[in-house]
Amino acid sequence: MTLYFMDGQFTEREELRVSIDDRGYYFGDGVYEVIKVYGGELYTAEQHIARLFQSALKVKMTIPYTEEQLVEIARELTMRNEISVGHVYIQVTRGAAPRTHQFPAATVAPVVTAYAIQNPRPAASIENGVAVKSVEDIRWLRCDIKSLNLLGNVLAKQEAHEAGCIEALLHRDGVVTEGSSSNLFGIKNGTIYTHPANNLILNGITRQVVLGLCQELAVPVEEKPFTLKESFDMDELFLTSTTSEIMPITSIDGRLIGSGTPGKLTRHLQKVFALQIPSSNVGE
Ligand code: DCS
Repeated sequence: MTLYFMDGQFTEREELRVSIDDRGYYFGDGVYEVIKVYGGELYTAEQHIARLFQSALKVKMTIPYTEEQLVEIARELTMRNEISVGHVYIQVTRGAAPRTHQFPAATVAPVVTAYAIQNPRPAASIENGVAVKSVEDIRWLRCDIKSLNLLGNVLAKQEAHEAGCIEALLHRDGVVTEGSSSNLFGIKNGTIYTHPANNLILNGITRQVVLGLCQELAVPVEEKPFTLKESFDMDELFLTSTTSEIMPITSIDGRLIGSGTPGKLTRHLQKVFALQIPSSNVGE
């Protein structure tokens, strides 16, 4: 029995009905968030919900709840489904209306759906590191919006997957932007580099947590783009996301990064990150 949230109610998954005319289905016309659950508690939920409202604002959509109400819905889904380690998924579409590109009448209500799912931490990849494949970033120019339109990300991830890699390292005009569902960091001579939070990347919540940790630890950071060519020469590379946490990258296109094992500073950041997870009960 899995309880989902839709239109103000908690309902069994099997009983839910979504309209064929939902604009999420026709156009990917909606926004979403993924919030991590550790030890039965939501992690950085307020930041994720705040970003959901920012994404909605950027696509001129109104969410018929307050931020506090959505956090409470995420919490209730976690509790009622007895999730210990996993995540909550929330999406809001512009509602159901006959298919025309322009927005429907203001009377058409946005559709809010959410679920919570048990999902172990990718412990082996976090420990041993992962291989990535470089893929051209062909996405649109508003990657700062966490939109349901993920075809560019899906194609990149599939290309990486078919090459036996866990993630795509996206590059635009020779510059590394981010992963298909993660942010990217490089380390050279003790300085951490990552793409600035502009329209070309999603400003990840985990990215922001890591930047905060670096500040506390007095690790020098430059939010400055680096090239694909430079990425091969980094001492260390890692990716961050809600579900991947801080994940070392040990090779790009089969070429080893550094010694081909997770680097020292990456390891240190992982340790400090783990300490601030709720109840430090990270679970597996
Ligand atoms: N960049 C992109 C394109 C993403 O999709 C994500 C998260 C990130 C960066 C990292 O952001 P967070 O640190 O806030 O998670 N992708 C979510 C997803 O679709 N599944 O898991 C996380």
